[in-house]
Amino acid sequence: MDQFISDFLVGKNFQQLATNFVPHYTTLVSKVGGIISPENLGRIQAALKEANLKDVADIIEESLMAAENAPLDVAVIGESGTGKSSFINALRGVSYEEEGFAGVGVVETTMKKTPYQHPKYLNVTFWDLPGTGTPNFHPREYLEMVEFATYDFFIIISSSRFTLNDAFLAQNIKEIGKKFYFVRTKVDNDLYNEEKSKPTSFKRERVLQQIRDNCLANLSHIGVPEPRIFLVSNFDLDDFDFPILEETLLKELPVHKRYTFVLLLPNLSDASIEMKRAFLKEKIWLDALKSSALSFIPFMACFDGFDLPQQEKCLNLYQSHFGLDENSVKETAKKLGMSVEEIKSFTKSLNFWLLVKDDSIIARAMNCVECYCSVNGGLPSTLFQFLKIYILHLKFINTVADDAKILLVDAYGVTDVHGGGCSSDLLLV
Ligand SMILES: Nc1nc2c(ncn2[C@@H]2O[C@H](COP(=O)(O)OP(=O)(O)OP(=O)(O)O)[C@@H](O)[C@H]2O)c(=O)[nH]1
Ligand SMILES: [Mg+2]
Repeated sequence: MDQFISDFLVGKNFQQLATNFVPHYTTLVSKVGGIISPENLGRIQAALKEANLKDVADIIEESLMAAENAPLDVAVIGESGTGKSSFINALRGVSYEEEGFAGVGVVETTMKKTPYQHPKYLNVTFWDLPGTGTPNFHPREYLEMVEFATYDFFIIISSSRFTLNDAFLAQNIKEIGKKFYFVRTKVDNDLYNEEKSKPTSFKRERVLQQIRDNCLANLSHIGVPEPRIFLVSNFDLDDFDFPILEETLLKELPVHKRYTFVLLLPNLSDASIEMKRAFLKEKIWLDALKSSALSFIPFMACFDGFDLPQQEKCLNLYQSHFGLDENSVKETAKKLGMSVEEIKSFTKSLNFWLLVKDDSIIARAMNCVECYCSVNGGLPSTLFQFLKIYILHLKFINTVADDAKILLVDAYGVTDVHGGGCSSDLLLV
């Protein structure tokens, strides 16, 4: 059981809890940061100090609501044919001929700004903006035309050298107070061409460094200070700099938008699965802390009962976040040339009953309730149900995330499945 929640339920030493709160929270959150803003962390700490538990619960609730409902609008711009629409399709996990696929082609295809909603996370929209490569390009007019203020950040895409137009655009985006990131696409093509033309001297890392240096020199030359460039292939998002781009965006997004962004990351790398795991675990910890705070307030309804259909729905949601929902498993099975049954044989999260029947969940919940009773007297069955749900949800998240990593190895040959806080932290529950 989480130490802070245990201390909270049994202790009532709120001065001490106020002191421990931020250090404990910091150990829980992902390396890119958490869901609660520094300002709200300070407010929660102050409320704890005064044992104002209603405020503690309210601030957590406010932060969770903001995180879950935050809209995210991403503008993707660059010259025609650089791979903007392909990048958007790859981020949305939509493949050719699927409904909602952004038109891609060898001739100019995107002529006006077009919104593409994420198929799973409906509050996320990618904006495919028209090409910027015309000779009479005026960045300010262009930005006005595409209504720049409505986007959270811009991704400027190039498939060769970044141009003067890209630099003008970056400068203007900066002046209007928005963030931008440079993405250099089609590096798979460059590697292929270099290997074909220089088979004996070809070195992958050297070619990538040359592309990076060239983009950097080009952007610095045209006046972009310290440009950051991410090399990607839209056909192979788990390779090259895409994982670093994900991490950078997460770190730099406003706190309340991080949760929305982390959920939409494709489950293509160890790092993105771990970040999702951390955010989801943080969310249920915050929910548990909120419920614990409310449990001290008389007549406050704070615990839902243990309802099996509701728990199954919750597991299904986590499966969907990690690409283990029914449709995704069918697709993965097809990709691996296996049956769905075979996938079920080496994963654990697809069997709801097996997860729910785990006796150790009851034992751990009982253990905590006994500590509570020894201090507070009585045995509130609602508290027992609440602890059971909290422990079960942690188990759901850890099992689904571990399975996502197993499938990653099988589907993409990624080998580092044991890195970074895997199922072992289940033991800490
Ligand atoms: N090899 C390779 N080809 C890519 C990549 N990204 C896009 N392409 C190809 O490049 C061509 C242009 O891609 P689009 O996504 O249509 O480019 P766009 O920037 O949206 O083009 P416009 O809508 O005309 O401005 C298509 O044939 C894509 O398949 C990539 O990372 N690697
Ligand atoms: Mg396009």
